[in-house]
Amino acid sequence: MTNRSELDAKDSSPSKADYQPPKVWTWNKANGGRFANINRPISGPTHEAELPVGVHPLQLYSLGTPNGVKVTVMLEELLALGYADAEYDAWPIRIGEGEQFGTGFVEINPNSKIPALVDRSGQKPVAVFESAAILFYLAEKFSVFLPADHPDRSRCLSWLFWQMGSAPYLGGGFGHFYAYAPSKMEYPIDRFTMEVKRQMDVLDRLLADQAFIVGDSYSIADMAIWPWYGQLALGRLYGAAAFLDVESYKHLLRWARDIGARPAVQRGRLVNKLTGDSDTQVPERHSEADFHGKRLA
Ligand SMILES: N[C@@H](CCC(=O)N[C@@H](CS)C(=O)NCC(=O)O)C(=O)O
Repeated sequence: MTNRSELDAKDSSPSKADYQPPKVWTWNKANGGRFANINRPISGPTHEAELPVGVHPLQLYSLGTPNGVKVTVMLEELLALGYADAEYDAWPIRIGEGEQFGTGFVEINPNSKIPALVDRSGQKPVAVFESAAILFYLAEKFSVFLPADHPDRSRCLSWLFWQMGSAPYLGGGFGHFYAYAPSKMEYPIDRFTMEVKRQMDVLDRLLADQAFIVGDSYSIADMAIWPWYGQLALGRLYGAAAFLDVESYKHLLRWARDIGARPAVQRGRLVNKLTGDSDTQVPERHSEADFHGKRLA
């Protein structure tokens, strides 16, 4: 039988490695792969650029990616429930063109990632970044989509933070190596596929006996998880539906379809979307009229 130290020695054998890390890493700008042109090992602004400000109290600076869609779904759900103070202007931040590194954006999010929200309804503007923090902020502001009492409140927050901790394995891990890396490498694809399938199984078991992530009430946990795991199950991310055998996660798929059928979710998906057919894009959103003539799905 092989013991642990023999295995370790075998796994780290230099003859098996393609890449020997140098003593000190240096930035190789041309490392290839999608997004190579926007990734940098330093933070902070690269250029002066003020952010536009519209007429509504809530100003969203975002893009129609899964992290951005969480917030536009929440805002559209609030408006659908009749919360008029949730009216918002949504401005696209073209991350492929480096707009997240403009001075105005860095001021509201020093981490230079969408989405970021500014609430101008009070005496001083309140800037919020990180999608879960924005969902939580809005849920508290309007007292909705977050159960008021424990244990449901703590369950909701647990799943909200589960999403924030888990999705980087899906997007930055699986999605990156399966769809975007300059070459297909078995080791990372295998590692992250294993983890993503485990995560889908976690959700599938949870949703076997309940309609939503937190029992029978729709909450910010559904809104955070659906744009990643719901859309993955629906075959909308990375062209990976067959590879991941998404059809086998039946309860996850049922939930994904139910949430995807909500009109507010269908509207939220279009906001700040800059790709696809033009009737599926609402690059800027200032009022309900921006959805007229658009194809909801
Ligand atoms: N944990 C963050 C992640 C945000 C994030 O990764 N945003 C991406 C787009 S989905 C981004 O802005 N990337 C630009 C960059 O990395 O420079 C959140 O949930 O808000």
